[in-house]
Formats: sequence, structure tokens, C-alpha cells
Amino acid sequence: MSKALKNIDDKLKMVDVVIELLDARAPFSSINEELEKRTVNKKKIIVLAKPDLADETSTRIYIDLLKKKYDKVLAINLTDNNAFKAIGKAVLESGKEKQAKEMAKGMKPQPIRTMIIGIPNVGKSSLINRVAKRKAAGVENKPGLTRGEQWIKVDNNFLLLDTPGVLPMNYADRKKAINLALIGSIREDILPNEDLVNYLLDYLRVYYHHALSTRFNLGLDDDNMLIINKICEQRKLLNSSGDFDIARGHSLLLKEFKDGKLGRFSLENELCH
Ligand SMILES: Nc1nc2c(ncn2[C@@H]2O[C@H](COP(=O)(O)OP(=O)(O)OP(=O)(O)O)[C@@H](O)[C@H]2O)c(=O)[nH]1
Ligand SMILES: [Mg+2]
Repeated sequence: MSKALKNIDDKLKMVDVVIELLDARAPFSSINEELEKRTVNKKKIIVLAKPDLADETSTRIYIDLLKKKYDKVLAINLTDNNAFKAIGKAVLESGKEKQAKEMAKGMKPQPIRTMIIGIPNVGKSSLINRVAKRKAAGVENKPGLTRGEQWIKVDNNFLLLDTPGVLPMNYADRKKAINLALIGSIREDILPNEDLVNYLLDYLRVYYHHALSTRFNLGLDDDNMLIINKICEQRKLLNSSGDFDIARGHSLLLKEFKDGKLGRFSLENELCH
């Protein structure tokens, strides 16, 4: 077992509810099968992060698909200060049953212990920092509950582990790996940039034909090589011999896509039919 998974296993023992962050642009590529196996018996809240970068119509469809499997699925911009309210509500609902059991035993209902889990760069720290800041005075260490872990006391009913579980990446499925590279969750150099660009342009040609019109005033009817040449020409990306610097053209297009500069896109639209 990898160290990352062992670490997640240890943390899972301490929590009642798992908050799993998926990237709204490619939620199915962000699901980790190993984690699925480990959390079948846990209450889980699925949060689609970065919905502001994703295609809204696709997000709605992905949410409906995910709801077939998970009770609670929310799309939340984690850079938004109001991000927390909806999560807080979902946590209370997910923990209700546990607290009811405690009360049935004559106990005082205990706070719902939660942790955040997700792929690299999905927004785990953004969420934790937002909560921790709001509740700076409530950050506390609860010995007994933990082994040196810090719990953020969100309110009397809700504790959040202050270190997230980072999922180990699985590169076995090439298409998933490409999607994760395109959204910036795995290092792009796992796959040649040229392959990523060709995949992206072919995908955009099918689902978002006008994707390059605002930023580059380009259509997608040309072949990929010609498109990159035109981007190099527009942005004056030339090498020392004065030729188009194709490698920089690739990097620029990937970066602008990833940062949302080209617009809002989702990468799993083949699932929408
Ligand atoms: N547009 C947008 N950006 C977001 C959102 N959530 C997080 N980000 C940005 O995504 C980047 C990564 O966020 P982090 O919170 O550091 O992600 P992380 O999961 O902790 O990343 P690692 O610790 O590297 O695994 C930052 O630049 C955030 O500002 C969101 O909902 N929308
Ligand atoms: Mg982080």
C-alpha cells in the first residue's frame, strides 16, 4: 500500500464524514478508485470545486450523474467567501444519524468529525484556510480524539481535520491522466505537451467549436499544427532562428486553458449523452 493511502486510512478511522473534492471540469477523472473502496461505509459529501471554470450545463449533468451514486453532491467555488455555508449544512445532514444514535444511547451528541480529501491542486487548502480563518479562535487541538492532529472547530457540531488527504495519482487510464494534466492536477510533463495539446484541440473541436475565438480570433477548422503556428505568430513566439517556437506555443495554450482564460469548459462531455 502506498504511504499516501496508509495515511488516508489512518485519518479515515477518526472521521464520521468525508468531504471529497473533485474538479468540476473533470469530476470523473478526479475520482480515485482506491479511495472509493476505502470509503464505501463512510458518509461522503462530494464537492465539485472550481465550478467557475467549468461549463455550467455540463456541471449540472455531471451532478445528476454523480447523484445516482452519492447522496450529497454540491458545486462550490472555494474562492468565494460564502463557500462554507452549503458545506456546513451538508455536514450537519450527513452527521444527523450518528448524533441520533448517540442521543438514543443517552449520550450528548458529539460533534461531527470530518476530513477533506482530494487530488492535488483541487482546492483542499483553500477550503481549510477559509474555515480556519473564519474560526481562527476555534482552532484547537483535541487530545484523545487525535494523534497530534489539529481539529478546526467550525461550530459545536462540526470539527474539521486541518490536514487534508492527498490522493496518490493513478496514471493507468491515459484519458484520465490527460484530463488531470489539462486541469493542472498532475504535472504536465508526465505526458508530452504536444500530446496534451492535440487531445485538447481535438476535444474542443467536437464540444466547443468557438473555444479559440475570443482569445485568439481563431476557428478550429484548421489542423492542430496550423492552429499552433497561428498562435505563435499572434503572440510572437519565435526561436533564435526566427521560426515559430512550437514548444512555447503548446505551453501557452495549455496554460491559458488551465487558468480559464479561454473560457469555461468541461472535459468529460462524452458522458453527457
Ligand atoms: N477559480 C477557482 N480557483 C480555485 C477554486 N478553489 C481553489 N482554487 C485555486 O486553485 C489553486 C489550488 O488551490 P489549493 O487550495 O492550494 O489546492 P490544494 O488541493 O490544497 O492543492 P495541493 O495542496 O497542492 O494538493 C489555488 O490557486 C486556488 O486559488 C475555485 O473554486 N475556483
Ligand atoms: Mg494544499
